[in-house]
Amino acid sequence: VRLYAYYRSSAAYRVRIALALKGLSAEIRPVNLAAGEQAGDEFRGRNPQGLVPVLETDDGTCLSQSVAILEWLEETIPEPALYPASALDRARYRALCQHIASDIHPLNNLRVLRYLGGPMSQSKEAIDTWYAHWITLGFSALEGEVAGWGTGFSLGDDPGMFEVMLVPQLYNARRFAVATDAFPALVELDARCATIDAFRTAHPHRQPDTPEELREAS
Ligand SMILES: N[C@@H](CCC(=O)N[C@@H](CS)C(=O)NCC(=O)O)C(=O)O
Repeated sequence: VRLYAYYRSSAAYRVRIALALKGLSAEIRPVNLAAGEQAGDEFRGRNPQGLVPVLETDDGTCLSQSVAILEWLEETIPEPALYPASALDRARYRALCQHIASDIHPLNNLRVLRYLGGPMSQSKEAIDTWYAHWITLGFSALEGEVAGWGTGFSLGDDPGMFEVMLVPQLYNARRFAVATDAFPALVELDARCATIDAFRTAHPHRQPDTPEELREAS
């Protein structure tokens, strides 16, 4: 499979982590979002929405929307499972994932920030306040739940889709200098994930298109 991605796109970062947890290696095809490559005809042929990630299967089928891609991975490669076993547990677990995928991330996407700074004439300071607000609100709702997991992961001994969503969102928060001191359980869970190979190899600073000044050794 091929993954159309940008090194610091958090939606693409999710898919890289899940691919690695499932033991699948993908050829990474960088799409430079800063240079606007997502808006070009070539990329829009793969995803008319003009957003990464796109996962292209070996028969050339293009899948978009990170959560749809993650669900497809889970259905086609069931082991290791990235959701809990029972339907009720899965529903509760998906709700936690949706905190991030539906209620935090879309408000802080590049095109939203650009719209605030462009047509809405907002200052950088106002945009940074917007960014921090939605992350802080979302993380506050998750902190208590995650604190209840102690020193484990969302699936007990193993990470699952929740960590697939959380780790990229925390990377984003740090990139925009959002204070995370009020969320020790989230920060510690992120640190535990950082010791796992799948999370290490998926990190934005270890990608083919990572700028030299950010690059970390694999
Ligand atoms: N809901 C989509 C969001 C995808 C998305 O927002 N991708 C961002 C990068 S994280 C993007 O391509 N942004 C390009 C732009 O805003 O122009 C998903 O989960 O795949």
